[in-house]
Amino acid sequence: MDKYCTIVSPTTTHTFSVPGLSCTTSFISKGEETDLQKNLQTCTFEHPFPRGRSVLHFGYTYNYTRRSLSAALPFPSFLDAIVEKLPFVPDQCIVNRYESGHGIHEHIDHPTLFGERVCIVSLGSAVIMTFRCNGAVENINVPPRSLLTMENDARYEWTHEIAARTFDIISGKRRARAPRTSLTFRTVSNT
Ligand SMILES: O=C(O)CCC(=O)C(=O)O
Repeated sequence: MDKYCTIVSPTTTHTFSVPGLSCTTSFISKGEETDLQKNLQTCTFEHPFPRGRSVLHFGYTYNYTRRSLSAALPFPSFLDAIVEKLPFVPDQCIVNRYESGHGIHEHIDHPTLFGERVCIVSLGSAVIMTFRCNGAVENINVPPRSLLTMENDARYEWTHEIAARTFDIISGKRRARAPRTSLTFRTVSNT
């Protein structure tokens, strides 16, 4: 028997009742997740949200107040392997680091500054992301190592948010949240 046995989880893409939303599980391996987490630990994050998530921008910095973009650090080489697997070539990435209890407000990614597809790679804790449109509400489980893709209505018509709380309710049971890091990849349309 080999000294090292690699268990590869099957990659499955799920679709939801939010048109244009899909989630590919096991988009990255546990090893890739660990390497990314280690590399990100060496980076300097900003804390623009008091008692909230910290952020790191590559390619372009998005100014949350002015809703504008400016040049930022280039993508680091440790992102190369993931970027190669994405369905498009991104030129902007925001890394969000959440402690348990942190969330992100209800929003649609800027509709004209950013391109038609947004992809999120998740590390660490699973989380429930809530999508809303005209009174409809969909709670989507976002597992670690997955790729969540928003396009069409999911990108432009539905808002998304993560409630600022320390647990989610799954099938009536509490699931505690642990620290989570997400990498949101976008193209920049007009700069
Ligand atoms: O952390 C996430 O998965 C969501 C990130 C997000 O919505 C954003 O950066 O605009």
